[in-house]
Parts: sequence; C-alpha cells; structure tokens
Amino acid sequence: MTALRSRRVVISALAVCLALLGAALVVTLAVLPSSNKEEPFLKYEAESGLLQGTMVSQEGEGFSGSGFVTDFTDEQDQLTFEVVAPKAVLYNVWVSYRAPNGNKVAGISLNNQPHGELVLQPNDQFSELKAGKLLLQEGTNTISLTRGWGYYDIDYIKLQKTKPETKHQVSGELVNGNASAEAKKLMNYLVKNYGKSMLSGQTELDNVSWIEKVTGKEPAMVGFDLIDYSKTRAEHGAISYEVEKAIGWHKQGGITTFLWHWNAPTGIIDEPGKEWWRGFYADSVTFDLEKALSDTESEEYKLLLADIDTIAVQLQRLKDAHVPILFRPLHEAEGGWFWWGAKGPEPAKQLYRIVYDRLVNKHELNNLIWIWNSVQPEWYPGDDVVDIVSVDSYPTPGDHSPAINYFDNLVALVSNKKLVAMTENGSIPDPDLMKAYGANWCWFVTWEGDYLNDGKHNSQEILKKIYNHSNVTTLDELPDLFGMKKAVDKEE
Ligand SMILES: [Ca+2]
Repeated sequence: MTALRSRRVVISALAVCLALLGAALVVTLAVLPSSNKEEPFLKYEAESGLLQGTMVSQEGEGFSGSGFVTDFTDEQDQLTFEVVAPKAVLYNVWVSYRAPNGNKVAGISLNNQPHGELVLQPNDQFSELKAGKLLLQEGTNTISLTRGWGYYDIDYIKLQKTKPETKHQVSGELVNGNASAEAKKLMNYLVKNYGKSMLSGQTELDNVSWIEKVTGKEPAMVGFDLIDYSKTRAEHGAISYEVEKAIGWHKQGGITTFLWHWNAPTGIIDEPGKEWWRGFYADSVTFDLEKALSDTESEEYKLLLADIDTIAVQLQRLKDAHVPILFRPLHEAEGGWFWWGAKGPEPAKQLYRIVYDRLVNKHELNNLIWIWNSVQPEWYPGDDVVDIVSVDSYPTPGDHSPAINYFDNLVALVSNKKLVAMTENGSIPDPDLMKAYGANWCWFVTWEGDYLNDGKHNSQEILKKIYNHSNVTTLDELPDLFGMKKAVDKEE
C-alpha cells in the first residue's frame, strides 16, 4: 500500500548555501522583561531576518516591530534567523504567525538540516504558537522557516531555555477494566520501558528479514492491517492472511499492532481513479459518516455496525490465540483524507466510541489496547476510551529530528498521563537526538516500500545505527512477555 503515502505533501530538502548570499545578517536581539527568575525570552523579528524569495510587508495590523515576512510561494522560499548561543542548550521556540486561509504547514530547518514541520492552525490575527524545541550549538546557529504549504505570514520568533523535564505520570491502567492478562502484561512492559528505550517497529511482516539482513537485528514490533477483511473488499475478492501472520509473529515473541484501512461499508464509487480498493479514501466513496450516524435506524448505520462485527471475528481469532493487540482504528482522522475524518471531529469521535463500545462490551475483545492517532484536542475522543496517543510522522526524507513538537503536543493532550507513540513514520527519529530533546517516543513503526528502503528516507547506515542503538529495543532484547521463548524450548 505504498500509494497510501502519495498524498503526503513532500517538502523537499533544502540544499541552500546561505553563505552564497553574502554576509549573514545578525538580527536584533531583544531581551524581554521576565519575572521570578524565569529564563528570559529572546525575540527575533522576522523583518530583520535573512530573506530568500520572501518579502517584508506592513499590510494589516497587529504585528510586532516594523513588519512581518510574507510571500512564501516558491519551493525555495524561506526566512532565516541567525541566533548566537553562549553554549549548547535546548530552547523552547514560539512563532508568531498569521494564516487566514486555512490550515498551513511550515518547514523548520536548524543549521541547514531539516528539523520537522510546524502545523499552523488558521487565524486572522497574528498569534504565538509553541513551535517545539531546538538544540542550539555553541556559537552561531541558523533557524529557517521553509515554505511547506506556503501562504502564511511570520511576525517573529521567540526562544527561551527549557526547564528540566517533568516526569511522566503514566499509570498504565487500561481503560477496559476487563483487559486480558496478556494485554495488561504488554502495557506494563511498555510503561516500564517508557522514557528509557524506543521499541523498533515495521509494517508488513515480510520486511523483517530485509531489516535483519541490513542491520543484524529484527524489529520488536510489526504493524498489520485489517484492510482486506473489510466487507466491501472481501466482496471484490480480497483475501487476507494478516491474522495468521500476526499469530506467527506473536509466537516468535514479537509485539503486534493493527490498524484498519476501513473500506467504507457502502457508497463505493469504483471507477478509474476511485477504484473499490481505494474505498477508505473520502474522495473515492459517497458514504457520508455524519449522515449515517444521524439515524440509527438507517441502512448506513446498520452497515457500519455490521462492518465492526466482521472485524470482531478476526480480532476474536487473535484473542483465542492470546495475542494482545495495540489497536489503532480510525487512524489519521484529523487529516480528513479518510471517510471517517472527512466530516470533522464530532462524527469521527462518535464512531470511535461506537467501535470501542461494540468491540469491548458486545464482543468482549479484552485483548485490545486502544490507540488514538490525532493530535488536536478537538479530535480527542476522551480519556475513558484511549490507552495510548500517537501520531504518524512523515517529515522531509532524511529528517531524523526527534519530532519534539508532536511529542510535546501529545504529552499535553493527555496531561502527561498516557503513553505517546509514533505509530507510523517515514524517516526514523535519531535516538541520540531523542535523548537530547527528551522526546520519549514509546515506539516507531516505519512504513514499507520507499520509506524503508529507498536509501533516502532511511539510509542503510542510519538503519544500522538505530537498530543497534542502546536506547532502541529490538526483538532479541524483548523480555519473554508471553512465555513464547519457553514454549519454543519445549518444542525443541
Ligand atoms: Ca515583526
């Protein structure tokens, strides 16, 4: 399913040599008043920055200083701040911006290396956004905002030295009071491991041997997909062996996670470009979730429940085999590209709660650990139905920064009381940077195809480094969570 990722907006890596632009401009540094021994804020006006393809404007009002920077329209357009740090220190960063024309994304580069992206919520007036953290080197650093989706205005950035991390307060108690012993055991392990080591993970069981060949190690976790068990795919002849594969993986002692590219229960368009197998994309179906949920007597509503029951049959097979599942239904809802997210947060949250209720209470699938996959607070279905929060991270290929912005936002979303995972990724975060930034991703799961093996998203060199890193857990380093190692000994 590599085509799944083609929708991603790819912000091409910057290979811009700022030195060519002549002597770099050192922007004015203003130390703002502070109180109670707080670290001072360092403020840098955009209009005093180094502009490349962008321009200063004074249009409208509410900006700080003498203007703001706009016109991020061409791919190479950017704004660069030069910041001198007395020593290597981790800073919090805020960006004051205006994006009146809907959701935008800006790229961030630190010292000419891509460093994640910044989601800019729509606003009509300039306002400050917490933009994550940056580990500045001693001496001169460059912080660049690169075009991304463009069409936003930048007023200034603000930096402040970070305070020591507050400890995570994750109890690990599962939301399902009847969770199975296996599920509890897995969760306890994840909680114990949180902040110490990141579990390595990979989609598609078939990729495990390639990873072992390249790195000498196997991932601790494999990601499976319920996609082809969806009724409207099975009706077209789709066949899946994901459950058999997952049971086999479990017997090797590995951890199992499932998502579900849920082909819509009805309303499949099935014409060129909108084929039946694209039936999880909002653009390939007429199925309207909001409408279906509005009438519990409707055919559409009943078909939704029937689909959940179909999936329950597969999850039951995993339950019977004592496989605990890190379960991630309705993924990437806030992206809006799947039908379950296309009608905004309310129907998505409502459907998530229906899926939870039906699988947990009706089907008694107590082997599931529940993962929610959207970051924005308005999309969060509630503490009572979520065990772990997560994001899917597809930065610029080769950007191995720790995605600290996503991490911090997820920690804040759950008041630091639930685990935080990177449930899909392109380029894997560098464990050394994760440590420096305090980005304690519980696990990562690299998507397949180019994301794993094109040498650009993840070079073989970095795969070797990550899979052999002391802060990354691989299959051989997992404890015998499910008594499988003993079972193998017995068979021998
Ligand atoms: Ca300004």
